[in-house]
Amino acid sequence: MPFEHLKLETEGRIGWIFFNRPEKLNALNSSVYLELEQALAAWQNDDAISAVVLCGGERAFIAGADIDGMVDAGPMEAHELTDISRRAQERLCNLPKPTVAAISGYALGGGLEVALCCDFRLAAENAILGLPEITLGIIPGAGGTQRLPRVVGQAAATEMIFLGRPVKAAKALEMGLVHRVVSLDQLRVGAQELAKELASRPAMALRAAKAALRAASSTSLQEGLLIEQQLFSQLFTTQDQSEGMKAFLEKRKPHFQGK
Ligand code: CO8
Repeated sequence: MPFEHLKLETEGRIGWIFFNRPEKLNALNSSVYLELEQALAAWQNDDAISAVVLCGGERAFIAGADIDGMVDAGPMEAHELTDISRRAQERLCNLPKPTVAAISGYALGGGLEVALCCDFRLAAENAILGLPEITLGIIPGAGGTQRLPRVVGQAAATEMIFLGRPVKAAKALEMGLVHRVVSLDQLRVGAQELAKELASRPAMALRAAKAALRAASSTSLQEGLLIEQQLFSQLFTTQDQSEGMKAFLEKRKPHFQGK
């Protein structure tokens, strides 16, 4: 399916989504969100794809929502835009396979909000991450006020959102906003290695782990523990569980026999 603002590539079991509006530093408008939703929908149940990586260009992962398209909007249009962004982001958050945001340059506003929907954030040393919406007289409207505190804690999120001041890669790592920082020339290969490693893990177990971890931030502890129990139990119907455990015991056989 041809896209205007995205470039899709597959490499082995990895699906790559490149945001591709370089003249606007990949700023997001409703068409970009709709394309993202479509791309993810196409891969959601595709067993050939086991992990998905989202990338921008060298200067910017995504420099936020497209301000040109928002400047004259009224509350109705703003509401509609957030609906569109939410649909794409829910698809991304709920994708039943691991996702990695490979961040080079700016990940601002809506761009950071997209990255916050990924399971892993890998940053190049030149990455600059922030929610500068306050400087435009608005607040983050695509999940930033809800997802950022869940990732970095209330205090750090309050500072980033109230002051609108972005952080560099090293600080983002210290805050737990990104998982790893690599040199710019290692970003693609770093993302590829991480995605490959993820793709090599048992798919059903990864899917269950993702669902359980997501429950951790949206349910009570009691409910979450029940969800974990259910997901854990269901894995005992899978070949990966039976083969994985038998293989482990096989490896230990000589040790037992020696006794
Ligand atoms: N919207 C529209 N155009 C943009 C954006 C943007 N967010 N970011 C960059 N551009 C354009 C610039 O206007 C410029 O275009 P042109 O060449 O035609 O003048 C081009 O990209 C290159 O940008 P700069 O010349 O400004 O490049 P610099 O290296 O000097 O600066 C910055 C890079 C610092 C990233 C700067 O462009 C900037 O500050 N951009 C805006 C960042 C921002 O405020 N982002 C938050 C936007 S609001 C938001 O994301 C709300 C999310 C809520 C979503 C709700 C549903 C959608």
